[in-house]
Amino acid sequence: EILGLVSGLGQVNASKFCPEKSASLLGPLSGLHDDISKEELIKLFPEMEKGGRLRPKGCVPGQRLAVIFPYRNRHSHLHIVLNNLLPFLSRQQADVTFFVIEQNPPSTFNRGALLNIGFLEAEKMARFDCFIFHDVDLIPLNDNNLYRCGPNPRHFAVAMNKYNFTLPYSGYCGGVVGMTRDQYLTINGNSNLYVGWGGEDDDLLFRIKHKQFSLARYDLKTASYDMIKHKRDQGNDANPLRKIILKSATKRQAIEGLNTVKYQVNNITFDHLYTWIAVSVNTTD
Ligand code: UD2
Ligand code: MN
Repeated sequence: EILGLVSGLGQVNASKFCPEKSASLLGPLSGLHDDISKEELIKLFPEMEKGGRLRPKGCVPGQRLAVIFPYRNRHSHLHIVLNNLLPFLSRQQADVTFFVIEQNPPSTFNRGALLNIGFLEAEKMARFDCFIFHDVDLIPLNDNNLYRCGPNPRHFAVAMNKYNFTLPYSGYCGGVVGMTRDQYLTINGNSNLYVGWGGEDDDLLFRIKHKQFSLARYDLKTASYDMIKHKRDQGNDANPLRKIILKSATKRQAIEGLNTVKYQVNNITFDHLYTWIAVSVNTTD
């Protein structure tokens, strides 16, 4: 009888871990594009915990995820994308916390620096296993696109409406990328030198490859997204120097990146849907 009890307990514990692949995945999705207010979202997802954490009920997830959004003045995109990501990640049984890293004016937008800041600030709050760096305008179109980290960094946004659902070039690594804490530390994060639009994603791939990682990608059908249509933002003009800076990507890797990002935190809010961190980025412009 005692033995029976013990093995019974063992079974209960084992079944508590979430399965590799959740049974509630739907596969292809049509994507929700309509505007939604923050208040409506909060009503739709009352199970969110303060600071924007969602976690599965009934099983223990293997990884704790931080989704990092680089952000400025994209309120409607942020909420449309969350309206997609919340049910998507809930079906994936993810334990995830959302971080919005807002760059305060007047400095020119610096996506690479914001991703580094997101990593460093998230690290101060909890031990995350897996960081997903996510453009605020990308709607995933298939929930088999599992937001998890593995032995190599993963490029999630392989196929997009913007590029007719094909990879624009083999070295493309924009939009959504995920990696473990150790992987991000190993590559010294993103470069902070790409002030304005462009180049920082290509630089990231050089860093990944230079540390002998490969870039994991799911197939085009799985890793597909709609990018919400938008124009180039004010304060994010294309950086005319981006191709020149890119030439020294691997030479700079050890001395410039996560270990050199300069910023001030202006405000932190633990909201229902996200942890909102407003920062000033110190760049030379
Ligand atoms: C591409 C890449 C993006 C990045 C960028 C070059 C895709 C899908 N994405 O995006 O990952 O490499 O080129 O820098 O190809 N943002 C704001 N406010 C701003 C400006 C930017 O919130 O004023 C954020 C937001 O999360 C946005 C992201 O930065 O999604 C990238 O900027 P973008 O959407 O203007 O650039 P895009 O679509 O060319
Ligand atoms: Mn975009």
